[in-house]
Amino acid sequence: MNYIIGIRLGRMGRRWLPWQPMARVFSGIQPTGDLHLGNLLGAVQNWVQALDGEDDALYCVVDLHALTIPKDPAELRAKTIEITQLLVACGLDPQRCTLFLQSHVPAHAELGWIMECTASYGELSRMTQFKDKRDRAEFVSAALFTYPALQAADILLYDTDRVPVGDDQRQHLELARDIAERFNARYGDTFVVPEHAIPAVGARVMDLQRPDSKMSKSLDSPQGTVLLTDDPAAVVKKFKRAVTDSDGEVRFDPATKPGVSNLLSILAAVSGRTPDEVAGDYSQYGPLKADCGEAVAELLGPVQARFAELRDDPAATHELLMLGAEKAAAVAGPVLARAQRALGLVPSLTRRG
Ligand code: AQP
Repeated sequence: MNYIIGIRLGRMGRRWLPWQPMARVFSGIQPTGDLHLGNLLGAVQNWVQALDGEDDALYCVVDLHALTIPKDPAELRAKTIEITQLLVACGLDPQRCTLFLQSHVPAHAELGWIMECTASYGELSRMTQFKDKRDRAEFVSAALFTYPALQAADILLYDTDRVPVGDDQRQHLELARDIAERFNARYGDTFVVPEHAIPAVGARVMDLQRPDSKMSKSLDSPQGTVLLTDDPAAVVKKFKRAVTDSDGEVRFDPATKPGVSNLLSILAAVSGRTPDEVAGDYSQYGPLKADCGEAVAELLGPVQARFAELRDDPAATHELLMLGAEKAAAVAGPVLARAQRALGLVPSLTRRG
């Protein structure tokens, strides 16, 4: 929700407005590995689309979240810059949105603690991503358990109306909403309760070799993961080798035909159709795989060209991140101060807001 003629309207108040006020959009991505097709179709493509409307969009590389699993510092630094450049290359024009690093805005960590005090142990224990990651991690940090509270802080800090994410974030988004509602009920109306925006197609892109697992930066599956930096030949080859099934019928049925359905969803998301419409065009797996590979390679071509330019000028990336952090902090500071006041924390003379 944004500010019109200096008055902040609650969600109920909005219903009576004769115009549709500008919405605040926020989302984030971890610098944990190489950006892949799932990130693009499930999230980043929708982030870019939000720039075409009147919305006020903030996008964050959530580097503090990446620390939940120990990382090589040099690699984290390089990946953070690379992901920022890839986001810009995908179309996140820093002139039309606020693009920044989570660690550059200390209010995230400050509100994160408050969110940990508001979320319950039971809620955090039920997070399926925690259970998955705990089972895969060599070292299970306390932060791996509590990071959904930090994620709630990331979102609530910007009076966010809408959070465009992939389907895997549905549970975390519900938690952020529950925490916001609990805080508001305990301490008075403080946070905007956000809605998720999960795309109808492409919300859960599956690994091409293991179509029962989502494509992921942290899953060690080089042939099943299509990277945004893969060259066209590699993309086509990965699709050609995608795991399907032996019954030979092209039909959209994720439960019994996960591999074929994944290909149909990908081609549908890239071509703006539905998976069932795409299925109608094919009677064999081979042509479907070939067309998928070519469509994705074509989609990635301009992204890779722009990325190559941005990579040559790292100073420009640092500059845009500095400006992004300044813009983000200007929004986050007053929201953090509002939450601190509501809690009864005594304002310091130097405190923001
Ligand atoms: N396979 C996917 N299909 C659709 N959307 C996806 N997203 C991630 N994977 C898919 C969406 O991308 C945004 C950034 O999420 P992330 O940084 O958590 O990406 P990741 O690839 O999931 O990274 P990790 O490090 O491998 O994380 P985990 O281990 O949590 O899966 C989000 O909007 C996400 O929904």
